[in-house]
Amino acid sequence: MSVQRTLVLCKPDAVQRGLVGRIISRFEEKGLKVVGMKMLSLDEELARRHYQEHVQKPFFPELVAFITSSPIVAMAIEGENAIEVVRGLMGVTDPQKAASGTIRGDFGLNLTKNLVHGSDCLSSAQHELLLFFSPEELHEYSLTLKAWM
Ligand code: IDP
Ligand code: MG
Repeated sequence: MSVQRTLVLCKPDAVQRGLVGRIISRFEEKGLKVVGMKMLSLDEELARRHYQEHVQKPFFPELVAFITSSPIVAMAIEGENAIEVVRGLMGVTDPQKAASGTIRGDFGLNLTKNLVHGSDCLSSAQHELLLFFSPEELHEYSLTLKAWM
């Protein structure tokens, strides 16, 4: 088991619907550590770089329009096996198919407006964290309750 860092985005729908606090709580309650957090508005260039792997997909223009439509909240999340654990807490891509108890399963219905992004592997996590955070925006600290989790 290794300690990993991953990028989570609370997408524009999460901010507009006032769900950011509840989404962050899911990660905190699990025992994961927020090591960086900020609100920002994506411009088209950052949206394209972040979703580079989907450039050729038919849904790409809609995805870029959506993610740039309103501010997002970006978080760097750290913990044991954090990449997979975060994806598990989020649920599968389509909120209609995501299990109850997951963020997408509990709060969403729409495939584009699926509330959250989480990096899908170690190399994406490293790349995506660099897109959204400078080194001094990421914090090294210990959780005093760690021994109990
Ligand atoms: P992921 O967010 O679960 O990793 P990806 O396949 O990487 O899913 O897709 C990136 C984002 O693009 C999704 O979170 C969703 O917002 C959007 N998306 C994916 N597939 C579709 C689609 O078929 N139609 C519309 N939007 C989609
Ligand atoms: Mg993805």
